[in-house]
Amino acid sequence: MRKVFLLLMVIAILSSLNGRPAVAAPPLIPDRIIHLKAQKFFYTPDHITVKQGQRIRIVATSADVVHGFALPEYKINTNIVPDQETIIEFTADKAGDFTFFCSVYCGPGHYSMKGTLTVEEE
Ligand SMILES: [Cu+2]
Repeated sequence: MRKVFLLLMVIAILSSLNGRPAVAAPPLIPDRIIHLKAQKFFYTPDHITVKQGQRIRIVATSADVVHGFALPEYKINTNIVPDQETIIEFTADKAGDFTFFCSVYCGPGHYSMKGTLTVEEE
């Protein structure tokens, strides 16, 4: 009986370790979750205000075609694909006004597709 118990414990431990990296990056628990919609040729909202130091999660969707979300000061540049959520996570450690813009050509209004991220100093 005891051997069976020990065997089950070993199986449980091994299966819990299976496939996991030895050191997992801690998940970012956001202070703010912002839903951002991209469509030809604007973002909703087009002005996002957060506080310096906050961990930000932007859940981005596209209402029409593939758009981009570029925020160079935070080294972010990703695609926003229709019918799926794109998760963009960063810590707002730099204060100021930063322009984000579409980085995937999406039509004639592409170059005016932009918004502002304001990071307020603590
Ligand atoms: Cu575009």
